[in-house]
Amino acid sequence: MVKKVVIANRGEIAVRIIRSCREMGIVSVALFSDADRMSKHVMLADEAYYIGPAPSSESYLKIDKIIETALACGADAVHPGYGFLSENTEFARKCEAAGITFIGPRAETIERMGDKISARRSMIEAGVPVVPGIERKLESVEEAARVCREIGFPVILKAASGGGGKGMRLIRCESDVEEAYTTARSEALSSFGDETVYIEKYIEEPHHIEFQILGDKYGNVIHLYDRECSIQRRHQKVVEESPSPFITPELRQKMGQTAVAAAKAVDYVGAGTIEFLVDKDYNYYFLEMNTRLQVEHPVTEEVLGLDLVKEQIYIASGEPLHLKQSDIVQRRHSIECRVCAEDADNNFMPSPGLINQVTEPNGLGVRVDSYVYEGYEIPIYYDPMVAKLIVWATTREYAIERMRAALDEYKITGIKTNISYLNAIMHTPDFVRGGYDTAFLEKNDEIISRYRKENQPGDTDEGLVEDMTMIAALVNWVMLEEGTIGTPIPQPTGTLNRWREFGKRKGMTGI
Ligand code: MV4
Repeated sequence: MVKKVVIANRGEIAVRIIRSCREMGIVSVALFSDADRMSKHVMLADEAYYIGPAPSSESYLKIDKIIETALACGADAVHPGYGFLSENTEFARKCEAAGITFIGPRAETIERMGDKISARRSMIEAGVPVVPGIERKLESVEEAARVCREIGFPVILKAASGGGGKGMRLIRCESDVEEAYTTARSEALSSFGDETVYIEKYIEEPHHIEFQILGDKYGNVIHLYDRECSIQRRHQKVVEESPSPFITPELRQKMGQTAVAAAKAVDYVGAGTIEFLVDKDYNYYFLEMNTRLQVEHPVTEEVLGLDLVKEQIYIASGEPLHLKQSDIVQRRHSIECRVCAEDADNNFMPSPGLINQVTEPNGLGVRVDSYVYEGYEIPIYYDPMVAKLIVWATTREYAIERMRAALDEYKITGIKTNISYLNAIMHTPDFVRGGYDTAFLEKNDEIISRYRKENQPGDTDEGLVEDMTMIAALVNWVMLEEGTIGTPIPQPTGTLNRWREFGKRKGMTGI
């Protein structure tokens, strides 16, 4: 069994991994850059080591420095989290070469799935449905035009090394081909150092639904059901939920079996995700496989009541899966909102800076995977996501109500956040109905803006409000201490609530 784990990451996911290590009696080791000396993962870990300057290229992406640190502190495993080095084959290989367990799939699997063309080939071989298209690289504009005519417009050009939307170009007619081909290739080259592109039939307004899978070192694979991830903005997920409100129970079973077949085809070891596009007519197609723990993994944990990081560590330690497919039952509904330090009124510009006050929601069915605290300064160097708010409830309707209440309770001052934007999503009729697709945010932009305008607290200065309530609390406390006022006097409702909003609060308008 693994005894000491280096977490090659930062932020909420580093905190998340440290917590599972602590439960399991595993020593956790944090790594930090100059910008992260005061970060929560550093305070929470059993040990912490400095690895370099703030830019990730000089710290969290420094393969040799990280391995050197892991060896020096006597760690036997590395958890890469998501992003950074989590899908880097060189890192996975160098860890294993140094005798350190990489908590993730084999390097060969990361490589095979990282190349979207070879991933498509593997899936076709395994009998997994893929989007109609080609399984080779395009060699010329002429070839691109020919393939487009064969498949039929619209088509989409994608970078073989891509993923997450970069290097993609939609082609609606013959005259779009040349520019799309040229720009997709140059974007692919500058983003991934590889200009290889290929073509797929374009699926209009698809649903993005993914299946979590687990595979052990002995060829056993199970799936942990689905996550609906269609609420995205510029290829960034904003809200995720499980189970998907779109697919039927029959389709869910079929897609789960397909996900297991996909993972078995590549002898998958560890936790992974099979992403599918699902069209209006309920046809589903393999899109990509993610060979890492994902940001949205908590909704699966809340629905099923298990700990995916623990499962990853057991698998990496050589334990066989202790769960059978029949043990996996979707008992609850879960929703996750990504809370980001960004200005929803200004094109979602990152809003880093000093956090003044934080009140996180809690209570039954409410989970906050966060890493910020009062007085913490969010660095400019990394992702603006500061927390994930996750709720579970017995039904989807109750989960939405719980999420709305939790978002109402969530207060962060000093920086701008997208909390009111998330709350507006929870009140948007298309969301409440369920069955939305990847065009949801575009289609509902106006409804979301209007909801936010009508439901913002009045135009009080947030900082002033909180200063005044803090002063009121202080004066009251001093007077109590001095005996100027007697033992607790009845307060007018809400007087000392530092978060009292002076604006008019409207009822829920979503349903
Ligand atoms: C597609 C597609 C339609 N047809 N492929 C976007 C990110 C990358 N992972 C793949 N993406 C898409 N691939 C075909 N053949 C539409 C998208 C897409 C999308 C996918 C999932 C979630 C949000 C999206 C937003 C726009 C486009």
